[in-house]
Amino acid sequence: MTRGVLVCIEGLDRTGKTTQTTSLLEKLDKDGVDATLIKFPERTTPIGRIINTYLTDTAFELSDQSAHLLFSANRWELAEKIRSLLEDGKTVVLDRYVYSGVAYSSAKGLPFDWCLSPDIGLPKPDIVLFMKFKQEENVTREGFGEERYEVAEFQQKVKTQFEKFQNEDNWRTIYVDNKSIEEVGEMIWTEYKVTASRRREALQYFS
Ligand code: T5A
Ligand code: NA
Repeated sequence: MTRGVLVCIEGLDRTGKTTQTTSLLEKLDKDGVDATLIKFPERTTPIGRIINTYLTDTAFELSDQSAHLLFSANRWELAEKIRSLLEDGKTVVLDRYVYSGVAYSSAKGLPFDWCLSPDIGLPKPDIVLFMKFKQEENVTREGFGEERYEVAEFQQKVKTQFEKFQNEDNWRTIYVDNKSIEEVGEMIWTEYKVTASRRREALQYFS
């Protein structure tokens, strides 16, 4: 059986990742593709519950290293599920993943390679759709500022770290400035279709 496609939508806070992963799932469904959406952090697992407290309660202290390892451990909680869905021919859409893990923690000053190391061995996306504003419009989007990392200066540092991945062959930048939800959705759909038709036979892993 042909394996499923691993699609990842990434980007800074409030760039529209959840809006677009949800819409992509609807399109896949209409197209007859069996797909599952997984959002990171997955806040309902044992580790996800700690992460949720950390993100929403500024009085809850964790060292940067501990927080980083928890975000990675949260991905490992779902790793076998992702792998087996793909092997069973299902497409998996990820709302944030390893790239957010590395970008947010290295933006705090932790070494980039150290940040990537606990994620080595996780399934690697066939395509990463990086939602990007040329201007810093995300800070004006509804809800911005509600959680720990939603501070404009920090977002700029995160962007710099995300862009270290931009030369990887699975990376596609989607410019979202002044684009409607539908227009962004069309760009994502086009990229998905190309990737689905050209996917490698074997699933890749972070190394
Ligand atoms: N994090 C995460 C780490 O530090 N390490 C990790 O390993 C991981 C996985 C929470 C935090 O955790 C950090 C990063 C984050 O700071 P989260 O749960 O993904 O991560 O964060 P959320 O708050 O759920 O999501 P975001 O803030 O990132 O928002 P989205 O999903 O990008 O944006 P969305 O779709 O909710 O849209 C935001 C608003 O914009 C509107 C929407 O309607 C909504 O109101 N909108 C548009 N408006 C105009 N035009 C468009 N094209 C629009 N698209 C959406
Ligand atoms: Na989101």
